[in-house]
Amino acid sequence: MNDALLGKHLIYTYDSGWQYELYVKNATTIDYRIHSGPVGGRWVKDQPVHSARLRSGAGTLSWTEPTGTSVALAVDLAHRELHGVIFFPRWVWQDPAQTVCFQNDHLDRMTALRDAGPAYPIEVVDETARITFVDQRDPDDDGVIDRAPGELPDGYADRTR
Ligand code: FER
Repeated sequence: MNDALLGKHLIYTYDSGWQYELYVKNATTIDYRIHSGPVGGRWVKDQPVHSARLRSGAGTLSWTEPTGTSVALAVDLAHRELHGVIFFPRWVWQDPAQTVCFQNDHLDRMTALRDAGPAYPIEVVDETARITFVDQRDPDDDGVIDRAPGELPDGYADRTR
């Protein structure tokens, strides 16, 4: 894993206005929460990830979700810049609300929807984001992402750091 990313808790907003929150729980796991965008309200714990570090200091995080959505992030903490490519299966892009939940409680439904499809054509969404909040947390802290986006105090995602 990219040591620089380990334990990082980030909030970022894509140029499209979609706002996301990510916690790098350990070398192979992320928790995340989606504040706005087509899948706003969705949150996930213990998603396995691949990660790499580039010599520039930037890191990558890549994963495929139980829905079949795949995500590849390039994270440049030094410049507070992130680039994300999200590969949405057709069924998610057609009806994103079906994936808005605490996914861990609905894994069988997510994989059934994934298998029912349609998967194709994949919708590729490629966007740059500004990282507005960075905190360093201990690894394996289940208290960082522990509730739905809608259950957070007012202004939670607007804090800058
Ligand atoms: C991200 C872009 C997309 C991200 C998660 C997703 C936590 C997930 C999208 C989905 O579940 O549909 O930057 O970071």
